[in-house]
Amino acid sequence: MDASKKMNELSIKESQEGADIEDPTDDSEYNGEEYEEGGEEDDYDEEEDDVSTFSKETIDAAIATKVSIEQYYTSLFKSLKEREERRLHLETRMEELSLKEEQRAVKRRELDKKETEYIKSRRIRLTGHSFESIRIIGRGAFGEVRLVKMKKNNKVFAMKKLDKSKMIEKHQTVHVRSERDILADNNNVNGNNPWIVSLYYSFQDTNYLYLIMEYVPGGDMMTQLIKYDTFTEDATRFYIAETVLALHSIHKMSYIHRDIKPDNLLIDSKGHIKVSDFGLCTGLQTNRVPTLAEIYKKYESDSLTEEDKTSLGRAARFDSWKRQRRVLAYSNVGTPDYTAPEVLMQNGYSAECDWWSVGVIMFEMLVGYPPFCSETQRETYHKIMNWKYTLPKIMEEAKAEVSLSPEAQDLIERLLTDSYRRIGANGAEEIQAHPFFKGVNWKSLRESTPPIVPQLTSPLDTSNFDHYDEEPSATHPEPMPVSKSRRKINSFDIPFIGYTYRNFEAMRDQFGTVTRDTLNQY
Ligand code: ISQ
Repeated sequence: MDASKKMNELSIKESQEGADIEDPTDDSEYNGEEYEEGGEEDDYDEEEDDVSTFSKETIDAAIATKVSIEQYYTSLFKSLKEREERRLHLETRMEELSLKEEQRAVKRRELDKKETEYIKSRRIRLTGHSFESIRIIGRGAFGEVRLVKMKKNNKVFAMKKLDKSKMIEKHQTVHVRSERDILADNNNVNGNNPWIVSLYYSFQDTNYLYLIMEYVPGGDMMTQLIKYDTFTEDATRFYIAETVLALHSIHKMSYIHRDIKPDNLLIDSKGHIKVSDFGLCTGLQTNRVPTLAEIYKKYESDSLTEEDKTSLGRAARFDSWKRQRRVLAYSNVGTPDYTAPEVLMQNGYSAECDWWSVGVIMFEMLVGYPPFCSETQRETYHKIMNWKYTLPKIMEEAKAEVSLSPEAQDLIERLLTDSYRRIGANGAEEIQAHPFFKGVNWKSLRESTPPIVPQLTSPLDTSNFDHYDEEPSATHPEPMPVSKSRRKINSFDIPFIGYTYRNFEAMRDQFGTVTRDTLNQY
């Protein structure tokens, strides 16, 4: 067969709604994006063909297919490894508990059953229509978050729906992928991390990516800060201590958040922190390093006014900050207020950049606005970049406005400093040992009573979230109905290949069978 024709034929089956390819009749373990295996690939001699004779479409299709195949095997090997780890975990646990051989046999059978159900569940196609929408609870530059119910079992979830074309346009696809990856990694065999919002499923259709996550009903820290203006030192100690543990757990998974801000700290039903938003809807990161001119342009939403140049008093600063806050949260550009200077510079940063953000949040909790906030984003950016000169004055003004204990002030100043000498640069333990946290029982923090406990009336209570109107017209037309025809993969699909995910632990909800919890209950 002619090579170019053959490459054009490298296609994927069109799914119910487009690009996410799951064929429930396929009995291979992999249920993500399928590729059609040509029968004559062996005849194809790459060396003999001149690539320049292929059309762009053909080359795109070939690249997409290559990525698809790589993803297929990566996903396959990962899932085999995880399966092996689950088996090992069970064996170790049974050994520790000195179970009798008959009991072990029962547990092994239970795990085998769950593994089979998991494989089956990976073939069940999920689409946006598998969920009933209750209400929109968040909106960002790339999509929205809704409270939803899974139609087949009435389970409640938070569904994040992201617009693929907007993400491609703004170079955010890498970050979307990393969000899906960290959330999926969090559900590994060692038990899920309570500091991170759990991911149950991810899938996609032609236009959107979907993350189906646990619903965290207490709202976010930004809303609490708008409501209360400031927190006491005790309340601040609690929330900052929980944020430190949450970030430490993320760093231990080899991830850096880079976009920690009050908007991304959710409050669970008991009042404890859970981190969300690993993909950054509004962050600074792009796939390439921007020039300084571009950074300036990004924050040049309006020109400097005379007012910017003079220092605003507390009341004016407070006012201005509150006015802008929600608008910024959902804007395209986002706020640079919480971002470490080395991240703004984009010339190399590491996990300690998250500790800078913690310093900014701590200041905001105690003083009422973040230290570098200004009338314009450009001014904020300047203040952060020149923190060595701006921060001493900011701290002096803050101390004149509110009472700050010496320990609180010291911790803020040790967090808002050069990355190499920042507290936490040698591990979170450094921060935990700071005198501000004297008396904190780090081991049982998540079991203690938080300063604010949400008052919830039902599992569907959304009173801690803002009200958002439904948009009258969708950006994209409704996806095509089910079709068995094939659609060629193209370059648009590449960043999203392999997005599909099923959480092994979700089996408990679907099938009511054995889980790690039952293994650990002895
Ligand atoms: C879960 N529950 C409530 C809000 C959320 C926002 C983003 C991600 C997950 C969420």
